[in-house]
Amino acid sequence: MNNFSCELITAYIGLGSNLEAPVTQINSARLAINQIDGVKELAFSSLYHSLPMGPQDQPDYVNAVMAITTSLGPLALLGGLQAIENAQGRVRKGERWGARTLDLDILLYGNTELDLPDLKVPHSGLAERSFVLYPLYEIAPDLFIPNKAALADLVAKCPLDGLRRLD
Ligand code: A4P
Ligand code: MG
Repeated sequence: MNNFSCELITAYIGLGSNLEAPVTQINSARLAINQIDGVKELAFSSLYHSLPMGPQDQPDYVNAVMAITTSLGPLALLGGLQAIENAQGRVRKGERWGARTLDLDILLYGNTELDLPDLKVPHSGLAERSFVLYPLYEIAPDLFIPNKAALADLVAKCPLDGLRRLD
């Protein structure tokens, strides 16, 4: 595995926002991700309304999941996503799980498992988060999460926690 791989990989990206018009933030991020060289959209879930995980004194979130194919290596993909977070006004205040205009997480990168200082894949919170599991299940119901379980089994065990689909 390297950053200049030309092989096409299917990856899944989690999108989240709870500041400054979250629906617009998510839709803009979708367009921007499609503009990254070496990235092509395969599928995009519905938008979901979710209650904040972490500090409760922050607005509710809008979440979605996007499937892509990419010729980029995982770290190059992460760099592209972080540039989009920054372009959409993401300010990192150091508060864990605090409010944000845009959060883009690499949920899965093919079947690859990575535990690097800057990138853990599959994403560490994936298996417990309703706002990740349900949108992911909507677009990829047959997925298996490397080293974990079938996505369908994880969904079956995960309460909705107030998650609902936006119309
Ligand atoms: N990083 C490691 N692995 C990954 C990965 N797979 N994808 C590193 C993306 N980044 C990854 O992230 C901190 C560092 O994680 C990055 O520098 C990257 O190198 P960050 O986005 O700067 O900080 P963060 O997002 O506040 O931290 P963290 O722990 O990643 O938070 P999460 O897990 O992203 O959760 N409630 C609802 N309802 N919906 C949400 O979407 N999101 C969060 C943030 C909190 N509560 C939420 C939601
Ligand atoms: Mg994040």
